[in-house]
Amino acid sequence: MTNKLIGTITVAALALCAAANAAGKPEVEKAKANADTFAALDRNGDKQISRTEAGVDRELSDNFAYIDTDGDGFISLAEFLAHFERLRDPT
Ligand SMILES: [Ca+2]
Ligand SMILES: [Ca+2]
Repeated sequence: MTNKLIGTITVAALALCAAANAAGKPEVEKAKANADTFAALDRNGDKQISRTEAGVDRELSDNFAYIDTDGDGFISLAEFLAHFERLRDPT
């Protein structure tokens, strides 16, 4: 492999990394914000939101059954994040 080719590949790889960072960062921060919201709602720290805990948030309370996709009576972090994912992109 020539040095020139290696240089070209390196530049291409760096450009790809930069593009991935630019595209991925807001998503990561949004997910983190939602994870922080989840942690704030999870008053007893059992990593799920009960109906009682959801009661402090009108929207969460009203949509509880809809968000609790596996119907176990608790909203897990995955279910919570999936809910925001659906709100953002309802297709
Ligand atoms: Ca809880
Ligand atoms: Ca559930």
